[in-house]
Amino acid sequence: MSNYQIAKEKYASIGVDTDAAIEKLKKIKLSMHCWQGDDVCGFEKAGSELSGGGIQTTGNYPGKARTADELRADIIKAFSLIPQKHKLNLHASYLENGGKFVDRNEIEPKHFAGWVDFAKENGIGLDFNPTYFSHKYSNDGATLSSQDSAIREFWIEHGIRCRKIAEYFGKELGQRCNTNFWMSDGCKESPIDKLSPRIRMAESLDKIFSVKIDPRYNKDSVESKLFGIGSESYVVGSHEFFMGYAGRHPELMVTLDSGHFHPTEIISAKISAMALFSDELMLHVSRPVRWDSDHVVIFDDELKAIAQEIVRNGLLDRVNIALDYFDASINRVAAWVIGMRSMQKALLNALLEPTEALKKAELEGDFTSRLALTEEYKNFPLIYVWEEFCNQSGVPAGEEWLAEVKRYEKDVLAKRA
Ligand code: RNT
Ligand code: ZN
Repeated sequence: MSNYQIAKEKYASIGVDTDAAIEKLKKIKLSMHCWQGDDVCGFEKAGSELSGGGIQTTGNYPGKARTADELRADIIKAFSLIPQKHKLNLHASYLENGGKFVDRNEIEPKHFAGWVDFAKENGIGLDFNPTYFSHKYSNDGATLSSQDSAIREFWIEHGIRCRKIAEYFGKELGQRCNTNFWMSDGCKESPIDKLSPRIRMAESLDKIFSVKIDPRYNKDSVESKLFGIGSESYVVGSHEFFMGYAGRHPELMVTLDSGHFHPTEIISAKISAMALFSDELMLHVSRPVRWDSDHVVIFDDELKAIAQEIVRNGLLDRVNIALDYFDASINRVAAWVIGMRSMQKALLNALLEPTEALKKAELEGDFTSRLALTEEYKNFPLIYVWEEFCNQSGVPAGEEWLAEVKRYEKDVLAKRA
């Protein structure tokens, strides 16, 4: 009997259909962030570096992508080791300007035509993000909330242009683009006036979102944050700010980033509450270690809990799952593969749970069974179902993928001196 047959029977004994779980998993598209491949530098200027915005990569592992073509090659390599087709999440700073600087308030769909071609060739969708950091007009910690109206106008224009580019992505690719707004605005020390910047931020966003964009092609999200480097004491776009803002703009999704809350606060605990008040949610699945450190996503308890909340509550069609981390201390292609496969594994783990039976025990007040059974199920042979899923998807089932990444490192990445 094959390993998969053994697993199939084991799961069948608790009423779980492994074939059905695999089929469901095949349909879940994740949004893979382009920025893991080059430490969030982008291609705006030659040799540009991540600066400002309160985010930080650490490490200097060799071989990061320096051009859009290099990044695309790395992405293709990563996708070849990740089961099924997904979406690629781009930032505005990944434009292709043909060597001539194009500022954020001047970007157009044509600067992303190369990415659209790439997406078509590879059968993937695209998501998008305006870039409100690493710019001379973001360095004093204010973009859409700036007291300088010229700076606000500059960034409002950026936001509107990004939404139009996103609409173009959606139209070209026949699948909706999700555009995520994260603004780094905030302060190192506690400001006296915390209200005015928030009023300005809301007004700026109102202007951006008042422009009509076809909802079949684009849906916007707003991402909150608790603190960042240099914005330790105050962030304009806090969780309360965006919960409130999205309450007034029901067409928007709120983005929950795993690293943007207090250290013991977990996003898995928020999903079911937020599902009540918005049609869709966006997740930035990341892994904070002690702070918002954006470590590579791994198959840990919180990842499993996130997937369980989505699957148990029937929210697969309403929760958009994007990854968001950037580790410059290990092979960057491997970082993508580890995170994406971990997320899929967590979803599979959730899909292999006999949820209805557990709910029934709970409803009957049998909390003994609930605890005993969930503990027993933790050691069920998930791995054999995972291997079957990988085999059916035509990608390496186990650690063999790493040899392929090492080969790529030797043949390609190591030559990028
Ligand atoms: C930063 C936010 C944001 C960024 C990306 C690059 O704290 O999480 O989502 O990581 O936009
Ligand atoms: Zn994020």
